[in-house]
Amino acid sequence: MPKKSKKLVKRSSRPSTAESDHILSQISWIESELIRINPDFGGYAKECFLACTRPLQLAVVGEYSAGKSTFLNALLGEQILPSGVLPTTGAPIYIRQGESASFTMKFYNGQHTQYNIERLHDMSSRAESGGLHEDFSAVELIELYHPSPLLREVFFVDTPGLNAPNEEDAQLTERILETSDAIIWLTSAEQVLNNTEQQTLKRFSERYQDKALCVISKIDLVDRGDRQEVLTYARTQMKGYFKKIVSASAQLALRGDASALQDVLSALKEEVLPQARTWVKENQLREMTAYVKELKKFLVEEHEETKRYLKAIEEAQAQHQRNLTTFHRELLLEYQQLSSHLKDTYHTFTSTLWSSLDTYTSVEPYQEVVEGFFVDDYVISYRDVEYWKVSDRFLEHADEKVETFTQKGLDHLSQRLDVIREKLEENLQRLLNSVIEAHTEACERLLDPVEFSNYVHLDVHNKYEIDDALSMFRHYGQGALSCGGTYSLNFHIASQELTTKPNLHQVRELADIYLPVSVFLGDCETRADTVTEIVTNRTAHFFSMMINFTKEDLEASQVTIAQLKSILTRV
Ligand SMILES: Nc1nc2c(ncn2[C@@H]2O[C@H](COP(=O)(O)OP(=O)(O)OP(=O)(O)O)[C@@H](O)[C@H]2O)c(=O)[nH]1
Ligand SMILES: [Mg+2]
Repeated sequence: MPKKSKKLVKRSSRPSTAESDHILSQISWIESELIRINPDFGGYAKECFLACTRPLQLAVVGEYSAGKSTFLNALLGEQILPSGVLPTTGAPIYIRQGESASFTMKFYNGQHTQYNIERLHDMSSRAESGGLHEDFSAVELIELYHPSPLLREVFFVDTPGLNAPNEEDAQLTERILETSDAIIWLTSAEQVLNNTEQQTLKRFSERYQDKALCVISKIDLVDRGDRQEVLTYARTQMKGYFKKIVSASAQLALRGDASALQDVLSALKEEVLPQARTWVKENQLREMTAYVKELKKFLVEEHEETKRYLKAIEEAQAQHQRNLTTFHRELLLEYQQLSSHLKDTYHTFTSTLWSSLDTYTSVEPYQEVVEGFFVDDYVISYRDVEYWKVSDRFLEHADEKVETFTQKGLDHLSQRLDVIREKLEENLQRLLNSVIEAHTEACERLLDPVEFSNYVHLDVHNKYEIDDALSMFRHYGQGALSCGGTYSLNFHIASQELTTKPNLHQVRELADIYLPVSVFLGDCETRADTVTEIVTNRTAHFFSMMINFTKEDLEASQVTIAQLKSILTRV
């Protein structure tokens, strides 16, 4: 998801309260729309909304000793910030609203310590007199809390003087200027705007023009009669840099003269702060719009990538389909070869069986009625009976022969099936791997690795269905044909009362009853179909699962993109 941008925008005319409220309601509308589309999109929008309502950051900037700290004390109505040296080089003071006056030192190592306010003055005076022994170089910033109602709307940053002897201090002030919402620029009535100030002002004029208030401080040092002249001079010198230039005496204000700060308070309340507030809201709205745009762009790109991914899966599926056709053809060929091998075996076997038939002659008793004069007499007579019987020599070796012939065919089939199956499986792996490699992100989002390995590895690797054909054959071959089959056959042939030798056809007909090889031979070709069907079904299920899931995602993202588009047309 796109990140929050830092681009800020300049505004030219003064906004009305209604306009400012309208921006906020737009922001809040976008926030609710984004949450409605996807709760995950709401986090950033909420951040933007909160940024519009939090207190404004107002930096107090000026030369060393311009009177910044005294001025802030006057605004807070209390002598709270020490005027003069603080030993915390490079540490700005953030003044925020709190229940009572206190301050916290935050160190670079993340630690912070809270003190009561007297400690600040103590440190300052000891620093000035050289009696400070603690090392404060690790202080990152100071947070000062005060209950002044002014701090509901703004928080101040008391910055080190721009021309401070320490270069780091000046850099720090510039950094604060890069992040503040408005500034109060203090320049002493004794020396209005020197060179350093002008250079810094130029750098930040675009950002602050309408949200910068210039205060000519220590105006009490100028004779009443000359004060207007000082102001006029400052206004010509600093034309274009500030929204307003007013004068003030923090010292007099602290002594109870409310009028000494009156112009500052009115300018802040009526112009600088409303302007800064609208600027913040406009920037947040702009950032939010940019975020929605980026989000849309991101989703469109993702959508396009998903489409390409879908196409790749469909291509892989089509290729796999072609591979299955080859698989089936090869499988069929193998089964056909096995069939003909078995047919040969069967024919050899039955021919040998036929040629091994010997006549067998035995004597059979029977009763004969001899008609006498008074009574019929039964006389037992004997006759020769001729049978056809398989020679014992043949029977001795028959099982062994069948076993050998059958096993040879089966071993060959088994090896070939392994090769064919592995080829199909390797091809499928290769196809899917190339999809995964070309569309890593889409796969990570849309492919469940567990399902993937279940379908691709297990099912194609699983030999069960294919091997079933082999075990069936063994059953026929070893069970029916060898173990006892020939003996049954012998018995059957022997039990026929044939006087002439049966022909080969008759023997094969008889053999078919006891050695049902033809049943298996007929089954052989449908075996290839069945095995192919099983493999096809498994992989088809996997492919259709991948495709449906991807299509659903495409539909959903299309809806989201349209929703984001409609937000953008309304802002
Ligand atoms: N006469 C007069 N003196 C003032 C006024 N404001 C500040 N001062 C004096 O100017 C000196 C500097 O005041 P600070 O408030 O410490 O000035 P600063 O800008 O915070 O100084 P740094 O933080 O050291 O840059 C002190 O001696 C104050 O008493 C004012 O309104 N009138
Ligand atoms: Mg100061």
